[in-house]
Amino acid sequence: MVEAQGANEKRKRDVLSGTSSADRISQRSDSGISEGSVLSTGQNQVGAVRKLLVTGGAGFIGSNFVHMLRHDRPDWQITVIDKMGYAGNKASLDGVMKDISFVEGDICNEELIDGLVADCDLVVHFAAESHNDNSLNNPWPFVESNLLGTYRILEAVRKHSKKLHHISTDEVYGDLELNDPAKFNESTRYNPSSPYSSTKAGSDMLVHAWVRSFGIHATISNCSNNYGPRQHVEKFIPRQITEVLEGRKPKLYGTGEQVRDWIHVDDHNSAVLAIIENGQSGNVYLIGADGEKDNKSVVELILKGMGKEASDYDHVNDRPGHDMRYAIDSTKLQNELGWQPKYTNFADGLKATVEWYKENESWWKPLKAETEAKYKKAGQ
Ligand code: NAD
Ligand code: TDX
Repeated sequence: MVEAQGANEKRKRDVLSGTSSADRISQRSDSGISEGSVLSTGQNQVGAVRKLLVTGGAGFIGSNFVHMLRHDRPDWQITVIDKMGYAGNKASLDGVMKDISFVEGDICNEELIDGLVADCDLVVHFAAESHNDNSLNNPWPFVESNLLGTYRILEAVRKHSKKLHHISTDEVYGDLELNDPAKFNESTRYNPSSPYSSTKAGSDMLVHAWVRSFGIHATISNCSNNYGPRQHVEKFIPRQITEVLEGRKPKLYGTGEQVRDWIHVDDHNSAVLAIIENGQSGNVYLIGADGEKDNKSVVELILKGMGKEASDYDHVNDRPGHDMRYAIDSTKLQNELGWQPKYTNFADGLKATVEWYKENESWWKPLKAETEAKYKKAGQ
């Protein structure tokens, strides 16, 4: 189903009927992958780009990206495509919907994607199935959206000679030992663990192949765990905050010793903006803000910040194949693009996030009961 909303109505009608102008000259490049971090040599991603297609823009990170762009780049034209599955939420685009074009549709729909890509300069590709626990229950939607969906985007980008920024995750690198000083960097070997991370790894590989084989302009970023406003209550931090708000205890998987490298969603998105404006086509950038914390400490911090006893949580069934630790070395991003995170104090960022969930009960309440019912079945 396609829904037209907001600005740029004519543009959208043209796109959907396939009558918009499209550059059909494919770009070729002889360059290939010479190092782990470099897909090919090329020029900056954006140049004169001002028309963005944001896939998955009604999800957590994509919607925050759209809010950031409306504020920081108000002259850019934005079209969002989102299939509005369980993770898509139009309320996440409240306040910006009138300034963008919104298309409800699936990135696996070849015809729809062809028209939308033809009418933009750059695709910022957030759309994916994103939750590890769901991928363990039913991997198929992950194969479909993350692999087939990315294939459709790549083919349209190739056909119309458009640019692509592909959003990926640090989970493609597998996990690290708890007390290992090592961190992931752009040369780390791929070693994904779950159906989620393996389909994300596969989507990255497709992008690499399309750059080398067809010379498309693309960048990839692999970011660590995000937190902040508008994150679905299935994810760790919002789940625990909303459990406390509903008068229940947080739920820690297994021992809670696992470590995640937390970054505020606005810092992830400012890095994405830096990459699409100043990154070199063909490059991979790792995004992280040195935010390593074990899960138990995060739960304790949430509890204390919400006026509860730090020990007032439950241990529940562990996640099968649970990755132990992620950690990002973002030196390349910082040195080459001058990017710096703004949320350097995790406790402050977490406090602001707790406040957002307190103030936006109407956003998360409709999602909560169904999410908890799923967890209950799994003993989590
Ligand atoms: P999310 O689940 O909140 O949002 C994903 C959005 O994509 C949803 O709105 C969903 O409806 C949409 N979508 C899924 N399949 C689609 C399809 N076939 N067609 C159209 N829309 C579709 O996830 P998120 O946390 O915002 O993650 C966004 C991206 O960032 C993903 O690619 C994810 O792998 C990546 N990432 C996430 C994190 C994190 O901590 N959340 C960290 C690193 C990378
Ligand atoms: O209730 C919970 N209790 C718990 O202890 C939940 C939901 C999770 N956990 C643990 C599992 C993980 O060790 O907390 C940690 C974080 O869990 P998630 O929020 O599910 O994130 P993770 O599996 O680390 O993946 C996230 O970061 C990388 C995103 O969901 C991915 O999309 C992203 O690629």
